[in-house]
Amino acid sequence: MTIDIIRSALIEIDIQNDFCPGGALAVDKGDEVIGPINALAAEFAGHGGRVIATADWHPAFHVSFASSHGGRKAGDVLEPADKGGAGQVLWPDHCVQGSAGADFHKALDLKSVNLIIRKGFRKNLDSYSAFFENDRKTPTGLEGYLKFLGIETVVLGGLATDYCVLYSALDAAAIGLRTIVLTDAVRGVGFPEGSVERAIKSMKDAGVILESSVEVL
Ligand code: VGL
Ligand code: ZN
Repeated sequence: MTIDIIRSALIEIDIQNDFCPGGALAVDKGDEVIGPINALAAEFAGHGGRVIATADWHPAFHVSFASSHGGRKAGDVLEPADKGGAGQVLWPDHCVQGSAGADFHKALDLKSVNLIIRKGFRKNLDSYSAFFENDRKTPTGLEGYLKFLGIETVVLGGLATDYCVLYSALDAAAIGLRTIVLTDAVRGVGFPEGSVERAIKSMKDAGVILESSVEVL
């Protein structure tokens, strides 16, 4: 056990059908995160820890969808002159509010989840992080929730290593939380090439602890 569970929260990032095999933005072996996440969630719930699940939750015609920018294809990146701002990677339509693809994977155990944070719900602003949207200043409210409860350590798993897990982990570390990312409970998109390796390096550089779920318990 490396954590004081009473002052810790497990954050389950975007374990939704669209990021799992068969989904619109499927992450290779994305569903493999569910086993270790469920096991850890039960431990947290049974010992006074908090469990939070996030959901990517986009309106139709969201700025991050290639289909919203006629002629663009998934993988293109928006320029400063484009509506939606610089650096926005374009994706296939995914996690549309109320769609089956936006539902949590059916194997994810929601019994122990205390709070669900939906993000990316503004048409012209994406949100990879569970803490701040992609303008890097609009809060989701999660920081306030955790700090009000006196939580000092967050343990992150889910999808995808190189996008929503990465941004959430960097933000968590930046706001002063001890941040652990579960090596056996994350999977990456892997686009552009090398993105998972770069993500792991930047998390380590930011002081994020990478540890397997069995080491945490
Ligand atoms: C994500 C790309 C687009 C993620 C969300 O959950 O990592 N990636 N939207
Ligand atoms: Zn998204």
